Amino acid sequence: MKNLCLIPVAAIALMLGACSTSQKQTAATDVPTLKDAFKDSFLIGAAVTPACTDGIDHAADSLVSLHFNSIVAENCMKSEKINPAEGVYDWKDADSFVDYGTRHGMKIIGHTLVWHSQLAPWFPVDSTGKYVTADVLKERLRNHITTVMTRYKGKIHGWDVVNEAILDDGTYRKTPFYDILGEEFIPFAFECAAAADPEAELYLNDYSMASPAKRETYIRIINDLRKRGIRIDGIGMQGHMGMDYPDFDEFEKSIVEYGKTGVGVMITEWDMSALPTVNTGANVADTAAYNKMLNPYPDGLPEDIDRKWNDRMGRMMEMFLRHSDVITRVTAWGVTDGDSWKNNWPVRGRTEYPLLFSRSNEPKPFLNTYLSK
Ligand code: 9MR
Repeated sequence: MKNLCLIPVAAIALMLGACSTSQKQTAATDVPTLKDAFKDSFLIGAAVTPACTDGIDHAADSLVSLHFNSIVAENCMKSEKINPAEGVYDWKDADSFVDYGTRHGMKIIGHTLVWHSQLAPWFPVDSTGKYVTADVLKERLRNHITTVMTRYKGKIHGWDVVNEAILDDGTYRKTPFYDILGEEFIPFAFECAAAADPEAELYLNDYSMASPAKRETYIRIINDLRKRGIRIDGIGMQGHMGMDYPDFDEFEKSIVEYGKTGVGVMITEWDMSALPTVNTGANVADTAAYNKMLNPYPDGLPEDIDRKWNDRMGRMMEMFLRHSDVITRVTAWGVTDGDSWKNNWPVRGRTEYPLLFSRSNEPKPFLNTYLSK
């Protein structure tokens, strides 16, 4: 049987060519969607690739346009891609991403303006490879933030202004931004962003947000920004999870505590690895056995693991719903299992099962509860 979730609304209308107009409309809107299921709770989003927004990946395109009301750029807005050399901008994929979201009436999220990883190599250094001065880095940050945000002014709903600035122990990550500007790089980036697009929401975004030390630091940063009159609208809790992390109670505590600061809380980058956490130090002499251990389920998840994975995802979703008073958006980091970054991290070439839709484009069982309501 054909998977209805994969068939674009227009195609369904075509298939029903013999029906009256009102019958066609009823059939199309009858397909249960995630965006309908969560419409009273929060936005539901997905990270997308150029293959999706250019319509090359038909499966992703169909699922995203049917089920999601928000999209975020998985890679195409990162500085190494969008601003590869000083004064040089590559807008191709970012334009296509924004056009796609606009065409589908989605809330578009820009990711990300200031991040140490996938940072354009020229950004923090001079022609001899030495760090630039604080003034030069500020100028470069202001130019980058202003140029990128201005291009999409009025089209982008919110920006991950600063990504992954804090370590799990609550101290600042030692990045070029921190090394050159100290803690001030965060307020500075938010000031530039607020000036560039007064309407766009501005966010901090990071992983391991269940860590109490990290939580404390981010709450301090949010409160400091607000005390100084610098706008911040939300905090993104990346949801990269596994079968044995995060601690659900601590994760929930973070949702509540962030919510109390008054900014919006977003679950960003949600995915849950179904594979065992990798122990690269394992002493396995036999290569075949080692590969089997690293990539244990190339042909599908065993039933018990599949059940456990769905149970954990369902419990997480219930947690998000319990806190829909403060959670404004839940975004998956990809669409189907086949296109997840987790297939290549922390080990290349594994068969992972972390996303909301399977390799054959079916919604995962834990979503049935919501799709059948
Ligand atoms: O999913 C992204 C992957 O395709 C890239 O190769 C990788 C490079 O660092 O970045 C991935 O996305 C990251 C996101 O931008 C920030 N949080 C962690 C995500 C997973 O690494």
